[in-house]
Amino acid sequence: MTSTNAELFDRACRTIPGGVNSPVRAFRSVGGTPRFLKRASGPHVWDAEGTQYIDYVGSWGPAILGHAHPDVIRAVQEAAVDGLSFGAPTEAEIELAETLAARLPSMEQVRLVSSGTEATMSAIRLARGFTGRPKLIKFEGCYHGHADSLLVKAGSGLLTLGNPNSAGVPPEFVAHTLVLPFNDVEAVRQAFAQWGPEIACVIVEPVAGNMNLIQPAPGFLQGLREVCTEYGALLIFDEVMTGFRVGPQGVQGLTGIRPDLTTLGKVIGGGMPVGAFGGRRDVMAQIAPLGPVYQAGTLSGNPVAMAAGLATMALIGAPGFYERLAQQTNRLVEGLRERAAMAGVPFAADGIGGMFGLYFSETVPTSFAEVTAGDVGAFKTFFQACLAQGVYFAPSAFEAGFVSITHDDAVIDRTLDVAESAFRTLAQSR
Ligand code: HOZ
Repeated sequence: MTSTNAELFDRACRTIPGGVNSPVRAFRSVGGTPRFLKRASGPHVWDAEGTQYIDYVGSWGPAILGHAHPDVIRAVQEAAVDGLSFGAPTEAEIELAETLAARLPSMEQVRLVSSGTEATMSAIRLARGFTGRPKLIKFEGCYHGHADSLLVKAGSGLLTLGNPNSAGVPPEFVAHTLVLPFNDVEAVRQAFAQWGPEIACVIVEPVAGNMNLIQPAPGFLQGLREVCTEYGALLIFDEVMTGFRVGPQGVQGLTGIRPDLTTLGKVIGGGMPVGAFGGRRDVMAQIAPLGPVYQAGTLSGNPVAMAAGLATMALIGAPGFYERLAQQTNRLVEGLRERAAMAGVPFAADGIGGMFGLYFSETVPTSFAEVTAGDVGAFKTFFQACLAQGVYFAPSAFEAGFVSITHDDAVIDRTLDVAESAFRTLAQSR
């Protein structure tokens, strides 16, 4: 007999804290029962009760080709037959490293890992080891995984819980982390003026995707590049979300700004657990076994994950892929703006490549302070109304949304019909 979502949630809560393995999935900030997903195909997911949804979470980014693309599934099946994990080098990992290096010119060398958290944690250790300096700058609302030194007013799941810090992180562990406002290059200059010789790196989501979607203001990323170069600090672009999502070369390709190190995840694994960090050859030469900065992982370069990543990278390299993806994102974003305006709901939306943001505010926010000033209650009402009609947006007002290449006109138009009714419900509830 089929279990309902509610039954599964009750059962999960007995053995899994909060019933989930990642906090935002618990629906705490939107209320209601989390959907337990059973299968997915293209732009759709199905829950345990057999209900179909148009999915705008896309596994939080990786599902750029839509779910379960046949070529990716085939690659995984073929690789699995030959063994699941060796803990030894393989040719496939060289191929993925070469593909990443060829597509991102800033990545002269690459180390593959198993998650975005691992990638950013390792990149920061490397930056500290290379420069011999202790401090790092991060930005309010940017999320770089859950390593201790980064859990300082971090976004994403933490924001969702309404708790800006994490218990269990001793203050000494974050004593070298400076948290500055996103899009405020002047604050960065001031920090460098005060602590310049101690700052190892600046890490930034060049388009923030973990406090909803927030784009960099003109000159912000360039300003970071200049100040890092001036003080000999490393600039790290955390492109775990944006890499191969906003365009064929991530934000660095769109802006022409070359970071010293880049972190990747999500799309490069095509749905399997993969991360990567890489950049300047002289910096990467400090990683063990070449240098003194330790980093390792049993599942790094895992053959099944490499197969999924390589198949995905091949497909997204097709001519016109990103133009089509951006076109579909725009159709959604513009359509949502129109429908909200028709219902008289204060609303803004933004999109870049295959990512978008929905904001229950008059204007598109440019910082953590602005995004958290939005109307979370309105988001909840909208979210629930959409979910009830088969459209699954991220269950938090502080997450970006993701469009895949399989979100065709019919899927987007169906979404807009649902959104129109959700905006009306919202307007009536006021
Ligand atoms: N907070 C993560 C995305 N920004 C959620 C990951 C997950 O729950 O899978």
